[in-house]
Amino acid sequence: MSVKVAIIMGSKSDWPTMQSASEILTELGVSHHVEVVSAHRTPDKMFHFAESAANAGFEIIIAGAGGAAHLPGMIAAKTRLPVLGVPIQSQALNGQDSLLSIVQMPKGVSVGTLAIGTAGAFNAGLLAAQILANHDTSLAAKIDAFRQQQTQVVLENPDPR
Ligand code: RP5
Repeated sequence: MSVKVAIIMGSKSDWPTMQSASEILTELGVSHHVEVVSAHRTPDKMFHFAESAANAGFEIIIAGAGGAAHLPGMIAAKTRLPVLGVPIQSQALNGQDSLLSIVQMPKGVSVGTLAIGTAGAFNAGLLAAQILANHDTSLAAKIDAFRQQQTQVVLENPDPR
């Protein structure tokens, strides 16, 4: 079966954040590709990746970037595949720069922007799985079970002390 999800990121330094996307996909049994693709340091590679992504069999691209975070938007400009952008929590501006760079796409080129940092990366993986689950009943059941278990943990621990 082809790998349908690609997780790309602007730098190796983004991996501690982006591995949260990989972890939930692994937990749900969704195989995925992981690769560093930098908009600024490897622009030709970025364009090649985006242009060949659909033919490679990918259905969803998760793209994490920090600072002047152009990667998700530029990937989205070169492919019709859905792109989920994850703003990395940068040191200088705490990820506000990443968030604003990714979220403010001009009309006509869409990037689905998640929260800053590991929560956003995790949710990007979860959202990718949810999209695939529309046509995968086995994956849908796993996601339902994940959500049920999450609910149970909260219900069984109502005392916050
Ligand atoms: C961005 O620049 C990357 O996504 C990363 O978040 C940021 C800093 O990269 P490094 O200098 O740590 O490689 O392109």
